[in-house]
Amino acid sequence: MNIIIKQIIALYFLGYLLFSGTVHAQTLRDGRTSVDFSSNWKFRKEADSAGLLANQKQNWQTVSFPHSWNVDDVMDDTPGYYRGATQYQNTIYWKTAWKNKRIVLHVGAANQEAAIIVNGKEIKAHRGGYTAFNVDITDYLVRKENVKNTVVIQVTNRYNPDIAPLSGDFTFFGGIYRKVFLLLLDQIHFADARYGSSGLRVSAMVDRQQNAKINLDGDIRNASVEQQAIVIETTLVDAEGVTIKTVRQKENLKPHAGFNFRMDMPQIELPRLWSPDLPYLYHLITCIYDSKGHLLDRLDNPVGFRWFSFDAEKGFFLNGKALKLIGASRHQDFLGMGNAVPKELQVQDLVKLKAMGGNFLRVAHYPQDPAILKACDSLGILASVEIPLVNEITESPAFADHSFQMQKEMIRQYFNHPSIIIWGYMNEIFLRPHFPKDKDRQEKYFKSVVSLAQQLEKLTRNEDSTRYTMIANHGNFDLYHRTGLTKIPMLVGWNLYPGWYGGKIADFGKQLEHIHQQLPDKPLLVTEYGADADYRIQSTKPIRFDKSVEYAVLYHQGYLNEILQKPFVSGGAAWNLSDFNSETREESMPHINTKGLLTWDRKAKNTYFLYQAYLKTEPFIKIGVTHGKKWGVRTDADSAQIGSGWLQLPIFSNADTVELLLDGVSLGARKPVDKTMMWAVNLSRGSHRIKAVAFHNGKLSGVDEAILDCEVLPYDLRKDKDWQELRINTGDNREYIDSMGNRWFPDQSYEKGSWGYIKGEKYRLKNTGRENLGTDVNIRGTGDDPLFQTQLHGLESYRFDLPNGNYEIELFFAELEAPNHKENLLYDLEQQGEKKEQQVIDRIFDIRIGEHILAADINVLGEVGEFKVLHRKFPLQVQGDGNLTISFIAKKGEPILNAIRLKKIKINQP
Ligand code: GCB
Repeated sequence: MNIIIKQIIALYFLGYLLFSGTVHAQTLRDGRTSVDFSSNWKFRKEADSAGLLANQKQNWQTVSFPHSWNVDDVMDDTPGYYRGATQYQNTIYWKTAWKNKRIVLHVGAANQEAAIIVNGKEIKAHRGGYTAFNVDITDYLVRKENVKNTVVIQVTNRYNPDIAPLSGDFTFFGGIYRKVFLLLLDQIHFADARYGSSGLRVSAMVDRQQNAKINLDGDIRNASVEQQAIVIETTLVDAEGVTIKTVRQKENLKPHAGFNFRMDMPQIELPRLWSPDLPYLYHLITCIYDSKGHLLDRLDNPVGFRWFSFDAEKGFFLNGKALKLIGASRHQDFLGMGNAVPKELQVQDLVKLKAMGGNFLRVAHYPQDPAILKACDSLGILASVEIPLVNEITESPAFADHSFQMQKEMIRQYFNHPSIIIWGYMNEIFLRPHFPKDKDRQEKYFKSVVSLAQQLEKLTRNEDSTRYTMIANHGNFDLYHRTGLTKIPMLVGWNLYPGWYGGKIADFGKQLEHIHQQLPDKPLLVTEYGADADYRIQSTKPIRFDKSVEYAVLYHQGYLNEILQKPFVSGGAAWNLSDFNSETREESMPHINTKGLLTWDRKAKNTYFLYQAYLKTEPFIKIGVTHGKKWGVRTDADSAQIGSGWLQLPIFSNADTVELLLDGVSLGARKPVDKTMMWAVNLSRGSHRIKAVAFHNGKLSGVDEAILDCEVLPYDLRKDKDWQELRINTGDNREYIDSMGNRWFPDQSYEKGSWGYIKGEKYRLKNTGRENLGTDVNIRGTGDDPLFQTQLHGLESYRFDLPNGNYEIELFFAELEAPNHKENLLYDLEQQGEKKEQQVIDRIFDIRIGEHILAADINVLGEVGEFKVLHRKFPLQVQGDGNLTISFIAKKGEPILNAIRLKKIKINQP
């Protein structure tokens, strides 16, 4: 056993013996000894500065990290979430064996301001919720065997005008949402007390001739009272564990001092290169030894040799070859966990991005778990990382200082990841320009932003000359251009949404051309583009802003075509890899931004399969998915058959031809257009086996099969004897799958022999540029908002032509014409400034069948209030002419109807 291994084992056992009680499992982090200190913390919320909780101080809860206190309140119907002070408490029992150790507390992330208090003394304050920090707590511990030491971490996610982000389309979950460790270090160790990194920066460089070298820049701390002679040794090991090269350097450390060293490992010949196809990783093991050869500290860093460049005309190049960067941006939250997501689960996102064919990740809008970058290194995903300067700034020296600190922390903590190619520092910083009513003052504000950008740019280039710098802007090109912001970074990112927040999908290409023309020397990346895709909404006639997955598929096709075809576009990052929480949003899924290619719990939507079809180099064929218990097929007046109808079946493939077989019978072969086919298949009620067979260059390239369990929406309720229930999403052209998995079908106006509404109009949001299908306000008390956000108003009746028998009818109403607290969505540029006060609508109506009053004086507002569902259910008998006409008789205002369900109970035998 060599000396290094012996030392590691000794350190390992030492750590194991020292900790008990609240301090748990011992691990090696980056090669050094650390102890997981994430369990058994006591937690409680405190009164915040506004005294909000003064009368209701919370009881202590036991929690472990990762932890967030906003998991539930961001999802409730009350706007806002707890943004205030909290406290975490734990204990450490000191052991004599620690005598010669430094105990460094490492906090992975605490959003947003944290104070570390040991035995009543505050020893560290940290600002910024997305990077780690270290604090040496040794001198504050009572160093007596088994004596209890109290560690308190105060954390608040209050609004603080001096800390970014000030606003944003994401939730600022409070908590210590990454793990906390105790590092057990020698008196001499790698250290970075200021920026929370390990203290070692590794630059691996390789040129076109494949001559490689590694430069090290490190900080060592000597905490002892003696001068010390040390040896720094660094060894490059390949992926198979073979040592490639070792270099050593002697240094003398002054007592009680920090020390910076530089060290070079030159002439590494013909290393294997790192790339998305072959992410070959070496390891660099860097150790400090004392003069007797005892190991004092050890760091293990990945090394990937690659070179890259961005060209304004030709795009991105990796290792001398053109490579289109394609992937997604990522937020870090997950269904039911907020930001407190175990890293094993987070890493799965990268596995999914890779499986999608992606080679690029925009870590947006803030630094994320180091495990994400580790996964990028090992999976071969190029990455950009940025700090959360989003939408706006505060023109204060404190805001600037905190931004500089964040940028330095980010660069130093993530520096050693070969996957990182870009450091970013602003996102859509002119989205929320201050002083809208004072143009002169506003110009000054713009200048402050530009000056801050210049300082951040300089800082970034000083910190790291090997990566590109980037600012991501929104579509208001002229503003960014005229103020000079586009000149500052090496690369400009554009978040473009034509065809979503306004305009047409086809405008995207023109916008790109325009930007390129205006900035011919600036490399360009599409840092965002996306469309809401609520996985519960389907449409056979997708339109902008309907939030259907089908519209999102069209949108992404249009964008991908442009990004892939235009050489000057370095690449694109879809917004977003998965749905994410944005507490203030109230769209079809309140509090969620549904632009993800994956759902919030990371299930693939059809848009994800589209990307696979576009990006995968190996053959790909996939029948799309639906979220419902069953697929919905619709009959219409022309359908010859009863009990069957048409389904637009989505199929995604990169093959040139696909043959479809229904229950073993071929339906023929077709060519996918833009990797997609919406194949109209006639299906009868019940289960069918569908098989898609792909052929490429005349050869079988893949097969996908699925069982389609079909529910038929009958056109003729008399001839079709087998329907049980009719669910209609009134006032809506879309299908909606409710929280029970049941499908609600689009509405239709009545036709003889069928069913539908008589008179009445579909509710539309007024005063907006949206082709919206209803309100975008949260319907309280339900998870099925899209069903109730649409509505028929002014209807005279709803009629079903039925066989005689017994039925049950359910009617759902929600008042949508009422003032709401909702602010315009900032990102929806077409909506800006348009908001008008909505009037309270007074409406009262009766519901009748013939002369029979089913319900009198329905007053939705009076009974349940606005944006809430009133539900009525009635048993009914249909006799005589088999026509069920439910009439809505206005007494005040117009009657409304948001959804209707008809259930068959018993049919009379003729
Ligand atoms: C943007 C923002 C991002 C939003 C996105 C959206 O431009 O940068 O934070 O989430 O648009 O979905 O509107």
